[in-house]
Amino acid sequence: MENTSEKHTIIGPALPNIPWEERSPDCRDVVWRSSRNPVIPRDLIPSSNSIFNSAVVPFGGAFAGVFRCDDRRRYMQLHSGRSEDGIDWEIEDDRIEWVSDEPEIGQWVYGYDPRVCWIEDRYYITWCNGYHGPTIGVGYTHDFETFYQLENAFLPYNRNGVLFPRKINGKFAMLSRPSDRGHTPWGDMFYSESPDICHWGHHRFVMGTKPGWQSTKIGAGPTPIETTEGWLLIYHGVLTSCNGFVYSAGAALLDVDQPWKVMYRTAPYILSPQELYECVGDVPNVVFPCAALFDAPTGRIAIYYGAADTVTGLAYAQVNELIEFVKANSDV
Ligand code: BMA
Repeated sequence: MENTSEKHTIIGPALPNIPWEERSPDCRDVVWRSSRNPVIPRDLIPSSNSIFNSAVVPFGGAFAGVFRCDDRRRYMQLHSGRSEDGIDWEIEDDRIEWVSDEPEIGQWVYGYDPRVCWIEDRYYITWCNGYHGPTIGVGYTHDFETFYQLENAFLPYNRNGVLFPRKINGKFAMLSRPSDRGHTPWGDMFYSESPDICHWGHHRFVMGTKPGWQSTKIGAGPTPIETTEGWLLIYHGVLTSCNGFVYSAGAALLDVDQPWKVMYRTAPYILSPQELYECVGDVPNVVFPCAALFDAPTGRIAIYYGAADTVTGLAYAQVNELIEFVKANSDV
């Protein structure tokens, strides 16, 4: 199939150096894996037990990101990293030390599953932040060297806080998934907005579970991508098998001005744990997307996902094909 789009479906900038590999002729999937997977091994830095569920963005003609590095004490830490090509990464040995005006909030407990999102003039980071249980931590950086921590967005317990890449109706907008203290056996996705990224309200239900791969709980994945067809959201869904949770990924199209309105949503998954590095690791059978790069002129999308809570994988999609797939296989 053709890998360039004639019309620009993605509303956003060009990224000519996006990591990219064509789909191999014997692959019929709408999302296909990098031949170099896993692109980030578990032990890239001396202290790490595993590097997975991590977020990357274009930065200064190259790439930067915030990485979930569980250390060899098995403490969940966030580290910053840089890459020239989005594939070979240099990750800082030491975890991010957040600058905070509020000692109560800035006291580090744990952090995991970061997302990074450019809005207006800076890179915002959201993550699952330990504060009397998991909640949504918020911070920002201009340079991936100094990181500032803001107020947590919500009360505990919440996970999978994902910002939209621009204000919607004049407000910051975020998806999240209210949770519990443990390995939450339920979970729907909600939308909230804020005038100042500190005070959040106008909470709206977005979507809940569906039979099959997304029957236990769901959560937003990468920063949504704005397209002429609505917000393209890649998300994860969980099935409870006799052997435990299985994490797969699907996609949805949300209304551009009222993103809590789901227009289309995939009944089948678009990526599920099938390769060995996705099926075997510290937590088997997990694919967990946290970031997606895109190049608007070609419609290329590069999805970064955690695999088996151990390593980081990269997968590709072409926006028009993916949108066509979402529409043709939708069950809202
Ligand atoms: C979720 C989060 C993710 C993890 C997943 C599978 O609750 O903790 O970080 O990838 O479980 O273990």
